Parts: sequence; C-alpha cells; structure tokens
Amino acid sequence: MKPHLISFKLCPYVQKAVLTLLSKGIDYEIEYIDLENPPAWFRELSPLGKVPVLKVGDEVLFESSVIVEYLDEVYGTSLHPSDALSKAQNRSWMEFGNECLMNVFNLIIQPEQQGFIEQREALRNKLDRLEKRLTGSSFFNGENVSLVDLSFTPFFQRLQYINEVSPGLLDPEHHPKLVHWSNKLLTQPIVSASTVAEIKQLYTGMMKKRSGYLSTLMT
Ligand SMILES: N[C@@H](CCC(=O)N[C@@H](CS)C(=O)NCC(=O)O)C(=O)O
Repeated sequence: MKPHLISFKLCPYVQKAVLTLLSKGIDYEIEYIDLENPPAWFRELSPLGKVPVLKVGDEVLFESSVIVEYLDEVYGTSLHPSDALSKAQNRSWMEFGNECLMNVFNLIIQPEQQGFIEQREALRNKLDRLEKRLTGSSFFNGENVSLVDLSFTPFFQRLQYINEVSPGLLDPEHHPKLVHWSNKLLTQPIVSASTVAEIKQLYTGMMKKRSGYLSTLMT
C-alpha cells in the first residue's frame, strides 16, 4: 500500500516529507489541495487543518516531524545517526530548522521596514548559531546525508529566493560553512523532484501577494 501525502505546492513542511520519501526510494502518491479553499474532506481529515497529512491505508498521520520520523523508521536504513545522543541532538536541530522556517515566513509578511529589519536580525542570529554548530563537512553529520540535512533543505531553498531579493542574509564571508552546506543540500539530485517544477515562480508570486516590505524590494 503506497503512502498517500496531502500537500500544498508551496509548503516547505510537506517538502521535508517528500525529500524523505525520495531519499528512501519509497513509492508514494501525492495530492495537492488549495489551502485558501480547502476541501471539506481535508478539514475532516486534518486535526490541525494543516498539511502535510500522510495517509497510510485508513490511518492518518499529521505534523511533518512525526511523518518524517515514521518514514525513516519503517522504510530502509535509518537516515539518523545510530547513537542515541547524536540522534536526539539531530532532532533538536531539526526543530531549530522548523523555527527557521517560521522566521522566513515572518520576514515575508512584515508590512513595515522596521519589522522586516527585526525579523531579518532574528533570522541572522539563528544563522550565526547554526554556523557555529557546523563542522565544515558536506553534511550535518559528515559526508553522508542524514534526516537533519533533508529537513533543512526547504529552508535553504527559500532563503536563496529571499537572498536574491534582499541580499546579505547568507554570505560566504560570515557564514562559510552554512554556504557550503546550503550548496551541498540544494544540489542533491532529489531536490528538483521534491517540489513542483514552478516552485520559484510560485514562491516569488506568494511574496508579492503578501505585499510585505520585502515585496517592495522586488523588481
Ligand atoms: N508544524 C506543522 C506546520 C505545517 C504548516 O504550517 N503547514 C501550513 C502550509 S506550509 C498549513 O497547512 N497551513 C494552513 C493553516 O495553518 O491553516 C508541521 O510541521 O507539519
């Protein structure tokens, strides 16, 4: 029975689940909904009204972190470190990655320049902290991809789009290890298949539609 993922084209949390499915070579189905006008069946199915939702037969899983951990546990070799403490630390950083995604969203929706600057500073502080945690290897735990790497990939993809509009958040001088890691993450062959092909246009379209301060910097 193929796992069935309910998605929204722009959702970075769904993308984490898709990256896990692709990375593990799991055969799956994906169904897109319009979150602005969700179908009645989705409101019934999703306890928090959010995507991703993963249907496994008649059972329903929600919350991306739970979905990702379930897929990792059930299919193939785990993408977590085997040592319990390292695994728990990786999970802590995966939560940190979820917070980074919230920062990115908050950055986009700030109506005024001052709020935008504050959010950019908050995000920069997170990036500084992450830079300190990295070792300079290709991936978070060394030369092999782990679940924590997959979890940060949607964040770096969106950061790249934002950096093109408002440069300076991620620069090689201040964040050499982050830039290296981000390049490694975004050039994984599975990344292009983890979203719809028009992700960049959709994302920049969403930034414009939100009409925040960031949209005034777009050409
Ligand atoms: N903590 C959730 C966050 C998921 C989330 O915020 N999904 C957004 C789309 S990217 C959503 O469904 N929003 C609809 C809503 O909040 O009503 C997870 O990790 O799965």
